[in-house]
Amino acid sequence: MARHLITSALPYINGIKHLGNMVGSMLPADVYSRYLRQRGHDVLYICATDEHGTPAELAAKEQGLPVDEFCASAHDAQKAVYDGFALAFDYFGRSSSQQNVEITQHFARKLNENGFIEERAIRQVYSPADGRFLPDRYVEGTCPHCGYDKARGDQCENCTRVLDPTDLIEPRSAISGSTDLEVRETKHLFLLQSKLQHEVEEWVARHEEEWPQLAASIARKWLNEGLHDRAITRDLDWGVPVPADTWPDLAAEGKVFYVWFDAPIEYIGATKEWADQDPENRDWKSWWYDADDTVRYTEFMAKDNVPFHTVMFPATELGVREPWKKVDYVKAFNWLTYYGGKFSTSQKRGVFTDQALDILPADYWRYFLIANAPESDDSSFTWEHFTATVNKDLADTLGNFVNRVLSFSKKRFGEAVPAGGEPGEAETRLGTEIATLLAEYEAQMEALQFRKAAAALRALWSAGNSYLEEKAPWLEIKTDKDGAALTLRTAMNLIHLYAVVSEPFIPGTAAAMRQAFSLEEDTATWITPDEARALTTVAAGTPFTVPPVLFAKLTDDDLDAYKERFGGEPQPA
Ligand code: B3M
Ligand code: ZN
Repeated sequence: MARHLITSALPYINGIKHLGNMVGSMLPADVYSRYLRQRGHDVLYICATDEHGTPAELAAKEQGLPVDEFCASAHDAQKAVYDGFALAFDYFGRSSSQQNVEITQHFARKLNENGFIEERAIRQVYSPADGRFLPDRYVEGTCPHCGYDKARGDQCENCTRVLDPTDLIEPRSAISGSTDLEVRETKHLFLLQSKLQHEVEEWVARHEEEWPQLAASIARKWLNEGLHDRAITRDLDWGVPVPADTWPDLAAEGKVFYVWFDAPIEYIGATKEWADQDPENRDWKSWWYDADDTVRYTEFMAKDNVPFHTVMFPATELGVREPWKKVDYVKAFNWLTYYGGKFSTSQKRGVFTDQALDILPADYWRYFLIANAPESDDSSFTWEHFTATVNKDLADTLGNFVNRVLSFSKKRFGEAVPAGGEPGEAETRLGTEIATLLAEYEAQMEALQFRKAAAALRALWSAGNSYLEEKAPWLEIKTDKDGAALTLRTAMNLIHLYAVVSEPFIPGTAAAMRQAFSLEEDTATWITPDEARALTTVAAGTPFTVPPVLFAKLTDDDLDAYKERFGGEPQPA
């Protein structure tokens, strides 16, 4: 048994996330956590909403709410969707928590003591009409590179170039629209990442071989470009305040830390939020402090977040000069596209997580998304692919198998698992095949290769179908009642095995399958390949019920309706 700390990138607070966000962070983290828990490991899966920064303030303003109220309700709205997706976080926190404020300020003080923070005067856009400096997205204007006239102060959405607000041509305030802007000098804290370059390089070198290629190559690219000193404070009303004991002047001006400074620290903050709910029994520090020999830490994220997690946050942790746990394994994902194009909130393209749950239960989405996770490359969501996968894998291969076996057995043998004779050659062959496929499934899960794990799971389900076709108990029963009973008992053991090992992918359905059998203990405790080989975990005589249809087949009318509602035109290349 090992201790596994797992985090997924913190979803930004400003709106409900789309399926692409889900598949690249929280969902695979949940699948992996569930698997490790079933294997008996001590798992802590932590996530939170990322609540600071200009997008939060702007979204609150759009809704006419104070930013703290906006964040509180947006957090609850996101949490409700994640509950709907059956994400089994140990804790889902908020980066605006007091715990995060304290730990972030502690990190900043330590970095300062160790000579990695410097106060510097910079020139920044100031708006007299708004009475404030305008950081990042608070300034809009024309992009100096491509001429796009709605470029934001931090980035041009059109040509994706990273910008500084002072780069914009004809800048205007995103708050008031005022073009009466001036550039004033103001002080900010800079994190001297350049001084940490060497240490980060050494640290990455010790880990990158184990990381997936995607994560390692992005880390390398950033290191090769060189670590630059970065401003880690902003002029915003909402954020972690710069502590007055260390920087009285900046604190008096109301400066707060930049969102990317406090967001990763919230992984630790949220763990403390979790522990503070039950301090007698939960020890947050044992997961994070001096934990190199006892905890394995795995992070999940989409590729755009990799530089922050493989280079910048480790630089911060190293500079603090205290033994904070750093990531062991970075699982990074490419993009899920919608018909080859971008999911886009503004153009209403793609499927958002709340809409997805409106249409179908979580397990349909969980299975499809993980089976097609953008691991080695981008992958494309289409309704055609989705409906075909649901129908073939979930409705036909798994759902139909379960219902067919249980209904037929109930009709011919009543509501208990029939006894039948001793296993024969077909059962031995099946047992060997199942043990091999299960070992393959375990190996892919251990390697965090989710598409391949899904393929192995699907192969397990298929093996049951082949066995059933081969034995054809509906014919067998005419000549060999005992033989038919053996076939059905074996098939029911497969159902129970599927119920246990499918749990990480489709937890709702897996529970329904397990509960079909009145076992003394309903447990999802793992069944090893060797135990599975015998196919005898459910004994003859065990009462069972036939569950309602597990997965509905999706029709051509459904497909048309989805495409109509969400748009399904391929993107021009
Ligand atoms: N909130 C993800 C994003 O908005 C960002 C992740 C933070 S992880 C510490 O792109
Ligand atoms: Zn541009």
